[in-house]
Amino acid sequence: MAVVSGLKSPEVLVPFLGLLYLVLVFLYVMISTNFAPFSLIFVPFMVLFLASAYGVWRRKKIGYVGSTVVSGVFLVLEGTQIFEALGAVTIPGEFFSVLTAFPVLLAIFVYSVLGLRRVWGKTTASTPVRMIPASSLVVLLILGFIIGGAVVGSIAASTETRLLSSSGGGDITIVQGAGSQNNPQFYSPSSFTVKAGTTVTWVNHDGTAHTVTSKGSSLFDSGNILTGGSFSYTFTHAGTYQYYCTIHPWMTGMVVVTAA
Ligand SMILES: [Cu+2]
Repeated sequence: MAVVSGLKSPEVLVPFLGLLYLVLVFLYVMISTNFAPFSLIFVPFMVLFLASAYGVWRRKKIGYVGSTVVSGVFLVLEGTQIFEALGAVTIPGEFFSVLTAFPVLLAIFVYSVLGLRRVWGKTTASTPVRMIPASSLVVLLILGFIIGGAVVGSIAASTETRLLSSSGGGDITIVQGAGSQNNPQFYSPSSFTVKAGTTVTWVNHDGTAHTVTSKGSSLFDSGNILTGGSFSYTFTHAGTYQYYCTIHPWMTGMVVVTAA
């Protein structure tokens, strides 16, 4: 009886299901980006999340310690890098996963702390067991959605501002949604003709980072061009120069350089 009620308690179910959900979100991002190099940073986290979920399910101290630490660290990071990284990925369902990540993390963290206190107190049998009512969980999730929505909204707004402030100036535009394979266009124009000695400038008008990298040679490589950022290269010799994006290899374009 004690075991059954233990398995059903929210201190087990909330962190366990929450961690599994986030692992699925990571997996979704990885698959959606065709396992792009940057998405592989999720792999160690996925292992950590799965290990914590297993530990929580078995009601192990170490499981709750892991669950508390990973959710706590992610909550802190999410306002800054993780949110930016996830939010920068142009994939279908991106908004939903970013929006849900925050309340889920918050719920995992709170219930992990509670579970940790409970598991820790297991040796002292007299410790009274306090359960949180289900209504508190609902309030917690709603609160998380509001905070998550505000963060996503402000990131979207700042991205918009950066996009607007960087409008114009470039010869070739990296168009919005270029990271998605289904986008009709990536670099606009996809073929650009100049005379030798001309400096060509690419401007990134997409919400995610891209690169401009020469194909089959190491002639030029922009590195990550962030939203609103630009990259310039001067073509000195006539020829046809194919280039692509190392993050999204399906993004290709070319510059045709004619004799001066
Ligand atoms: Cu790209």
